[in-house]
Amino acid sequence: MPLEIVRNDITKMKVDAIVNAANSSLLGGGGVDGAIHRAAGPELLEECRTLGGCETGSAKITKGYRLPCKYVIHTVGPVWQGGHNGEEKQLISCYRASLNLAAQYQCESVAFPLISAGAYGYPKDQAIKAATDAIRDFLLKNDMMVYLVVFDRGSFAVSQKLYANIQAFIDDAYIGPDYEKIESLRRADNIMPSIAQDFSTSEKAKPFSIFSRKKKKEEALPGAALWDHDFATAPSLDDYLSQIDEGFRDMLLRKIDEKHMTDAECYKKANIDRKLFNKIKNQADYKPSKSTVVALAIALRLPLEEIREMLMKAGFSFTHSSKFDLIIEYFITQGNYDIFEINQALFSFDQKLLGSIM
Ligand code: AR6
Repeated sequence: MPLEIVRNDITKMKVDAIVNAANSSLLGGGGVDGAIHRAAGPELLEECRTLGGCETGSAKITKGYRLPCKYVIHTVGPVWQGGHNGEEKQLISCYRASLNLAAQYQCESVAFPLISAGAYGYPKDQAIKAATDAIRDFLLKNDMMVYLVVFDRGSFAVSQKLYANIQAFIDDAYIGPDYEKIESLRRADNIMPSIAQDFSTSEKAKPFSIFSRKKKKEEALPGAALWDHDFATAPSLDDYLSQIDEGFRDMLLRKIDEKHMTDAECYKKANIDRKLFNKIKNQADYKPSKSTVVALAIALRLPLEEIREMLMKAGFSFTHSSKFDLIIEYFITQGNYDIFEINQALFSFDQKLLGSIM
């Protein structure tokens, strides 16, 4: 996916370029700057000496030397002074300038640390917001794999208030893993009789869904009735299969049309790679992951019921025994479809992120 949040030491990233949170002298320092210079070796400092420094919000590029990346992009973030001195603008400018430089040097992948969020004192949640806003804007117009590298989970925490709200929502609704087993038994018990019912009342095939358990729940026969049924009156297998509901892919494409979106708008909003989207679109038997399906549903701003429907068509479901599901549900009920904010929360709660890795 185009923007991925990873926990790592940036000097270990095997990408075309890593970004250095430098100071205006470009002659090295502490934090990530020190780590990059140590790992790259003294030749990096030699090249930096020739650059004549760098202004806050701008970026300059050098080779990567002993680092596993080809280039190091040096940018100078703002020092936090309370937020009223244009810090946000300058920080966004750091990301923009670095990404433009990466594109100019034909980089296909680039890794950022959280610029200004260390020695320069920028509050971490606001630093993340500026980073994701700037990266997202860039990715709407450019194809690139961008990593936001955080050292520890704490440095990528959502604000305390949001964390507490999500935690309260989870506490209210969380049922625990045992529920999943009970639910799957219940499901098996409900689906089977509903098929039996559909067979038993039909002379010929009539429109029905094999997932019609809700409608049929009260009149469900005991599971054993399925096997007592006279199959002579049942529809043929061909008839049966012709009743298959619209599949996940068709629903996805229909919703994209209904929302007057282009494919690109949809997969970019979903933080999904173009190649992955094309696979979903063109390979009828391709099975996307649950996080990909949710990401696409969120990009389409579907209401919760339709997200459930889309998930079911792809072979998944939402349950209250999964924190991942509850976090998604929390954001949707708040009307917040911002995939980057949702990912930030998922990361804080140690969950798989939305979008999917090829
Ligand atoms: N990999 C990934 N992230 C890291 C690493 C690493 N190896 N090391 C630190 N971080 P900072 P700034 C995170 O202080 O705030 C330097 O002295 C760190 O946890 O490196 O922009 C320069 O020379 C934090 O979240 O950069 C400047 O004088 C983030 O990287 C000044 O510090 C940035 O922290 C720049 O300060």
